[in-house]
Amino acid sequence: METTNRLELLGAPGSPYTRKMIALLRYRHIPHAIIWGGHQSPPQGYPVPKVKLLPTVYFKDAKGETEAVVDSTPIIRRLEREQAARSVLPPGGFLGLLNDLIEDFADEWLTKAMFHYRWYHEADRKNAGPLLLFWSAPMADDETAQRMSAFFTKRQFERLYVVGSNDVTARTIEESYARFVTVLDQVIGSSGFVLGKRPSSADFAIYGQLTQLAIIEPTSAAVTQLLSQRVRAWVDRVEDLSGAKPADEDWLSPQEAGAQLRPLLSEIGRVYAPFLLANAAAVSAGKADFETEIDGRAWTQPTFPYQAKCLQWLRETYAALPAADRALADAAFKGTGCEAMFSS
Ligand SMILES: N[C@@H](CCC(=O)N[C@@H](CS)C(=O)NCC(=O)O)C(=O)O
Repeated sequence: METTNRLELLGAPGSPYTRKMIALLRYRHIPHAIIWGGHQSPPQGYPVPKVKLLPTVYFKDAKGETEAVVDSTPIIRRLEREQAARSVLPPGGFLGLLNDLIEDFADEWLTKAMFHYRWYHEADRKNAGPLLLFWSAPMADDETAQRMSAFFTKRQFERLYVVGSNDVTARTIEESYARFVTVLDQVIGSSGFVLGKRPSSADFAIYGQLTQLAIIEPTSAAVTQLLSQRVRAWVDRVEDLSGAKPADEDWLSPQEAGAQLRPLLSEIGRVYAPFLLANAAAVSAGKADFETEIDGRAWTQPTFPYQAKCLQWLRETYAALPAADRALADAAFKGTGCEAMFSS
């Protein structure tokens, strides 16, 4: 186990949230060490997290004990409390809510496109199976490699329904991804990052999913290249922003953000808001799965309790806003579809 004050992280190159965290740690100059691997063969002598997710970050507590922590969003906020410099959280309630909402959209909706494009189309499945194996076992012999990548491919293909990917929703997911790339192209073109000339946690969440969608999965990588080489190039830059010199004035003003991010908020309001609301209603009704309509097409999937919490956390952040910030939020969300998430 690491003896210096380096933060240790267990993760995989094919895990979008792992990539999100690594790029963020580089940007924030937080000393870290990456253990490539997974929970099927966890590192010896390390505590096992309650929920076996990647990345798992190993924090040292005051007594020097090691704690295994998962879930990038709260981990990022913990790191902000431990180190103020090079913050990835924008100032002020309204910009803070926008950042939380867009980070959540990337972590919970864009990741549907990532999982769909990895396992739905045969060409992508054939590409991902061996990669998943060699990302965690680079020295596997060919026979093991074939057997294990076939096992992974079958398991993940059979789990597509968990994110709602099927023959009906495929078009909804793929058209949303294409619109998102076009909107992100405009955002990057006008300010470099989502909330200004410096990155926020929303950028690292988007980047994490794009490290797979824009590069690894052949079908979505071709779509990304066709629609925006600017977005493709941006992924390579965000890989390591340790040399960036962020300044306080680099954040957009609330007015600029509200105007500039309207197309992105409209995409979130078009697909993610109806999904979150239907999922939350099904969770509170104790249903095992639900059917709703997204973008004019049927959407069916098992209920996802964690995403009901995501909606609740966003609503709590909105409710806690000072009146002036809430007025800015209401004005920015009006007509985008996002207002439905915050109306009681
Ligand atoms: N909300 C979590 C999501 C983490 C997550 O779902 N990680 C995936 C890998 S990308 C995982 O560990 N999945 C468990 C599995 O596939 O069994 C975060 O932001 O860190």
